[in-house]
Amino acid sequence: MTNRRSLLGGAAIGGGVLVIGGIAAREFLGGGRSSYISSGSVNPLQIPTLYPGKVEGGVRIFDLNLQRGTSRFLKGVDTPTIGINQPYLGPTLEMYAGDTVRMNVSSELSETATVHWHGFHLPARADGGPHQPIEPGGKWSPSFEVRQRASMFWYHSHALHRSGPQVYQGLAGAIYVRDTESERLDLPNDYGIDDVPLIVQDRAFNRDGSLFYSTSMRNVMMGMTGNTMLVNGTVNPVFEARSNLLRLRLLNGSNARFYRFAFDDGRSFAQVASDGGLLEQPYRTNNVILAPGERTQIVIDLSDGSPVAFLADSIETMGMMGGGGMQNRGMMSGNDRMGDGMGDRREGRGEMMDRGMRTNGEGMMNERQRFTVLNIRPTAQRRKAITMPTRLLSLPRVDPTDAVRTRRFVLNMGMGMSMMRGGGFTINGQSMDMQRIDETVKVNTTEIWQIENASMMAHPFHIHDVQFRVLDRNGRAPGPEERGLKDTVTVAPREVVRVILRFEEYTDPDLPYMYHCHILEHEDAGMMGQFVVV
Ligand SMILES: [Cu+2]
Repeated sequence: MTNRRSLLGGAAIGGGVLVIGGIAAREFLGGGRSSYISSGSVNPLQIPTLYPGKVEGGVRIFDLNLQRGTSRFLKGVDTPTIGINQPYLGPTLEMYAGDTVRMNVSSELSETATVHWHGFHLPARADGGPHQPIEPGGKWSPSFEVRQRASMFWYHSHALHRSGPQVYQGLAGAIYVRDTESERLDLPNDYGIDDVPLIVQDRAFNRDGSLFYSTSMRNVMMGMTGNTMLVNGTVNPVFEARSNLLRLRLLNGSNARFYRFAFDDGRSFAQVASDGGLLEQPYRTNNVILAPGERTQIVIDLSDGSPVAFLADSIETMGMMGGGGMQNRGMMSGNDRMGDGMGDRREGRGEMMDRGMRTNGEGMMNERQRFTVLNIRPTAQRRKAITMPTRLLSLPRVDPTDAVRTRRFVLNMGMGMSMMRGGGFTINGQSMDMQRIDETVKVNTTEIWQIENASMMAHPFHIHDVQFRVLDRNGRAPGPEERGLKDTVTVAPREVVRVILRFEEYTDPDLPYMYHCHILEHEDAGMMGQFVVV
């Protein structure tokens, strides 16, 4: 049975218990218990339109219009959203290494927005950070050369104090950068067929179908989370796979949740990329963790023809929480049974929601929750598996002695009143100030940035303009999944992460690049700093 009443059944989860920003939480619609999941009703996965722009006079030109619209995520209700050339999210921009691109961005929004090209090495004036605002009715047309290796990047709002709500409403999209080196490899490469982007975003809905977003103390501190999973804007999506090998490009486009991704039957897969490019060789694993802003690519084998569900467990990122054993990056999985098979899924979900009820208040704990990201159904006739390459490419060696200096960045969160007054979210003791340049680096030099987390919760640290390499975590070398090109790195509580990075070619003494936490509510609250390259 799917009707409005049962759809709204989840509203009882927080009913009458908590008040968020003055709005009674009974308005809070919990997707996890809704009938569109428990009834097994699924929707075809939406694949964002692949948009190669148009090439004129040797320049690849993209016309991007920021607009308001309505989307039908839930049955029977419309949701006001923001999108690029469409109601929610934007097309996948396709470009090639070496291209010169021009982005003609116009805005029909009623508030100032920006569009940041996440992961790109480009001049600061083209970066799309808070110093490149696009006013309502305004236009912004940056141009830059694509100096990336092939990977999936993304574009999203980076408006001062407004990145959280704007991305949450839909101001984001994927970018495919292609190059000859990666196109030569025998990897699944047919967009929307055996090479599929998955933009993973949790959302909360009000009873009337509108998105629930609030900047209560709890939501600023923990980041805004929801209990309905949208994948490319699809609720409970299904994908008919027409090939034996399927490449999924994952983007954690959530505001705040960290996920551990795995399959319900525990099958292994090949991880082939990190944020900014392919790994040197495929890494065989059965789970992968992504913080907000991070991307990866995996290739899975469907030759057995069995339907399989791709799952995401929300990860507990509070360091002070005990139990469960510390895994991977010093964080605990929301469900330690991941990978052992699901058993009775309904029972699993009930247990999860019970936990959600206990922890959904103004408490310190993030909800632990399991989401289905994608139901994969192999079709009867499938493209044969190709042999996966054992080597992908080579990356420059990582040598700490190349660095001319080390800079320290200490992330911290003030608690209680200091946070409410602002200024509680800091890097090196200071909150973001548009008028203050925090760091000045010399062009064509290599540095080590040592990021220390003094708070009790994990933060994904994102640095603009560069792809960096992880040197070590608390002195230990990174795992195989983190040995590639990165632009965002998780720093767990009390962890010290060292990354090595090189600042090349573009200088501007006046216009800075950003570095910040990619939990968007933390960024908006001030956990951000500015550097110039001179
Ligand atoms: Cu943070």
